[in-house]
Amino acid sequence: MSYDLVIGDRAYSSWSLRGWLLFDAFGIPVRTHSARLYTDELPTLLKSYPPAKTAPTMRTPDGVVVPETIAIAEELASRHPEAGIWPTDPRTRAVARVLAAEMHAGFGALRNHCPMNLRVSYTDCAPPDAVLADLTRLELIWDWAWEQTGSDVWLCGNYSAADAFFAPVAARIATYNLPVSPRAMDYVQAHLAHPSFRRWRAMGMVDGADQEFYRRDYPRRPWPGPVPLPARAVEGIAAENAACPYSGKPVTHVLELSGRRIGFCNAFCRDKTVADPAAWPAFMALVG
Ligand SMILES: N[C@@H](CCC(=O)N[C@@H](CS)C(=O)NCC(=O)O)C(=O)O
Repeated sequence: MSYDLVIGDRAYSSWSLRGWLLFDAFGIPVRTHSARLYTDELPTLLKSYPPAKTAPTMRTPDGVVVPETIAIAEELASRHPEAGIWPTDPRTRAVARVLAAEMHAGFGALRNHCPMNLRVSYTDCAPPDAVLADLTRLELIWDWAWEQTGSDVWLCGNYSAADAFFAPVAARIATYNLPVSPRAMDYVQAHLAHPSFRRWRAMGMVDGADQEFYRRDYPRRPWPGPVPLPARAVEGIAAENAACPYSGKPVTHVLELSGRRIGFCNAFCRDKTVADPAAWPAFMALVG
C-alpha cells in the first residue's frame, strides 16, 4: 500500500504543486491521479475520496483521506519524522509553521490577479495596489524568517514545508515578472532551479492543452529559470537503449539530444523529458 494523491493540471494547480512537493522533495513515494480542472473529471475522481472536494487530496496507506494541503504537510511530517518536512530545531520549526500557515490562509490578491501558470512568462502584468501590498507582506515575512533562522537560501534552514508552500508564489513572480527585492528574487531562482520543481514543471508543460481560463494577453518573455537542454521528440522507435530508463519496459517513444536517440515506454515520459532533460536523474544517468 502506498500514498495516493489526487492532483489537478500540473501547469495551473498551485495547491497540487504544494501537495506533490511534500512527497517528491522529501523522498516519500506517492501514486498520483490527475484530473483536469474546469471539467467534471475532478469531482468525478474525488467521489472515491469522501469528503474531499479539491486537489490536492491525499489518501494515506491506511486509508485516511486528507484533503487540505496544510493537513497533508502535518500528517506526512508525523508519519515520516526522518524526512525533514519541518525543521527539527523548535524555534526554526515555529517560524516555518507561521509562514506555511499564512500562505495557506492569505495572499488572495496575488492569487487572484496572478494565477499560477508554469507554461508562460510575461514582461509585465500591471499589478494593482492590492497585489503590490501582498508582495510587500511576502518580503516582510521572508526577511523575518531569514533573520529569525539565520538561513541563507531557503526560509528555515534546509528546504522545508514552508518552502514547498511558497513554490507557487515563486512561480507567480517568475511568470508575471513581479517586482521583488534582490534577496527575494534569489529565493525565487532557488525554487525555479529546485529539482522537484523542475520535474513538476516539465510534466506541466506537456500534460494537456492550455486552459483558456489562465490565458492573458501580456507581452511574453522566456521562462526565467534554468534553460532546458535542447532535446526534441522524434519519430520511430530506433534508440540506443532497448528499455525505458524509468520503467524498464520496451521503448515505444524516442527523443533526440545532441545527436543521440533515447527511448521511453510512453509519450508522456518522453515528452516530460524533452521539456527539461536535466530534471530527470535516471535519464541523465543513461546519457552520461
Ligand atoms: N485549501 C485547499 C485549497 C485547494 C484548492 O483550492 N484546489 C483547487 C486547485 S489549485 C481546486 O481543487 N479547485 C477545484 C474546485 O475548487 O472545484 C488546500 O489547501 O488544499
